[in-house]
This record gives sequence, structure tokens and C-alpha cells, in this order.
Amino acid sequence: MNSTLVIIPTYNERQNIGRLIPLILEKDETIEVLVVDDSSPDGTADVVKALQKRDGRVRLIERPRKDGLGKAYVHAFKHALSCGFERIISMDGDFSHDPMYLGRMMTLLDAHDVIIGSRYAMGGGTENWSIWRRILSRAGNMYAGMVLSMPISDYSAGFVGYRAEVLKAIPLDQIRSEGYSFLMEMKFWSACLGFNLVEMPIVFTERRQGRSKISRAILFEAIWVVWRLRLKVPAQAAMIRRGHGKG
Ligand SMILES: Nc1nc2c(ncn2[C@@H]2O[C@H](COP(=O)(O)OP(=O)(O)O)[C@@H](O)[C@H]2O)c(=O)[nH]1
Ligand SMILES: [Mg+2]
Repeated sequence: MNSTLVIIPTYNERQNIGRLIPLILEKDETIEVLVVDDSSPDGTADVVKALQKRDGRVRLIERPRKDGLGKAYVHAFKHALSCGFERIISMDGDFSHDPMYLGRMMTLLDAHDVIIGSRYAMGGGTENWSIWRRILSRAGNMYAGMVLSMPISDYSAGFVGYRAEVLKAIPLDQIRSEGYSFLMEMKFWSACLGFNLVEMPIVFTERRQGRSKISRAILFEAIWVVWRLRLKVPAQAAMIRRGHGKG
């Protein structure tokens, strides 16, 4: 496998994105970067366009308004598949996900279908998070674990690598969830479709520049979405697997 697209959804990440992209590109010459920007008022897209002039490995999708993480990712995943990328990695644009992990994630994707950059796997962790964020994230992950029972510890991880086959198999058009529920939905679909998910420990560092865009409503959306997923996804995934002759 030798083509990798790193997808970064952005909303008001001007202070971060210009420094982050070069660090990603220098990790491997086969990496390309796709920024999906929701017309950030701070001009994030202008910074990306300036980088594009210097490096042909930078792509940009501009969406007309802030429309949530889930829709931005679905748009980007479709773009990645239509361009034939073999590995697709999702990553935040605020330095919470350190590009130093990319090499290992790409290597692991040679042998596994989905790699989760996990804060809660042995050796992982969080830095500079308030006690409130830590409790909320832990509690959310324990709750998701009780409802979805996948063999993973970080359900809301946003630093995730997929082999293209996984994204091709997931019915992306049906995905409606936003924020953290979207991240959980992608993992649940992957597991129900029979793909193999492996956690890679990472240390997640809270952003130093800009502000979190995840609203309280998006946070609480996850409480009922996990139940919807549990009721809906396994049966649909079984039908898709039968269609592909996977059993
Ligand atoms: N395109 C797009 N990106 C978003 C949206 N909401 C958040 N992001 C980006 O998604 C990433 C994670 O969001 P962030 O606010 O850091 O969430 P947190 O780390 O959970 O506090 C960052 O790169 C954000 O700029 C959105 O509605 N649209
Ligand atoms: Mg963040």
C-alpha cells in the first residue's frame, strides 16, 4: 500500500493549520493532506491555499457553512475513495493529534483494517485536559462501552486510520450523526461489518491555540445515538456482509 490521505476537518484553525500541515507532509513522501473547511470566518482556507501553492500534496474542500464534523468527514471520505487512496487517516487540526504517530499508524494499516489512536489503551493518555473534560470523556467512553461493547477502549477517538475497503463498505450516505457520535458510529460500523480494529496508544494534548468547536448539544447527542446505533447497525451490517458473501 502506498497512498495515504490525511483528512483534517477545520473550523477556525488559522493559528494551527499552517504549522500542522508541513509537519504531516514531512513524515512520508506518499502522504497527501485534505483539509475540509466549513468557510471558517478566520480565513483558515486562505492559509491552506497559500500552502497549496508551495506543495501539490495539499488539497482543500470548502463547504459553505459550519455543518458539523460528521458531514465534513463523509464528504472527505467520498473524495478519498473517488481518488483511489488506499489508506485514509482522520486527524484534528489543533495539534491534539501529534503527527509523530502517523508512521506507526501507516505501518499498522498494512496488517489491520482500522487503527484507533487511543488515549485509553495501555501507554496512552491525555495532557492539559481539565478534570471536567477527563471525567466527561471517561464517562462517555464507559457508557458507549456498555451499550456498544466493542473490543476497544477509546470510542470517541478522532485520530483513526482506515483501509479504503472499510470506507467503501460503510454506507456513508446513511450516516447522520455529528461530533463524537459520528466517531463512535464509524467504529461501530467497522466492527459490525467484520473489520479488524486495533488500538495504538497515543497521548492526546489539549489545543493551545483557538477554542473547542464541539457544543454541549453535540456532546449530549451521543447519549441517545449509541442506542440508535445498537438497534440499527448490526442488522444492516449483516445484510451488507451477506451481499458481499462474508457470511
Ligand atoms: N469542517 C468542520 N470542522 C469542524 C467542525 N467542528 C469541529 N471541527 C474540527 O474538528 C476538529 C476537532 O474539533 P475540536 O473543536 O478541537 O474538538 P475537541 O478536541 O473535542 O474539543 C478540529 O480540527 C476542528 O476545527 C465543523 O462543524 N466543521
Ligand atoms: Mg480539539
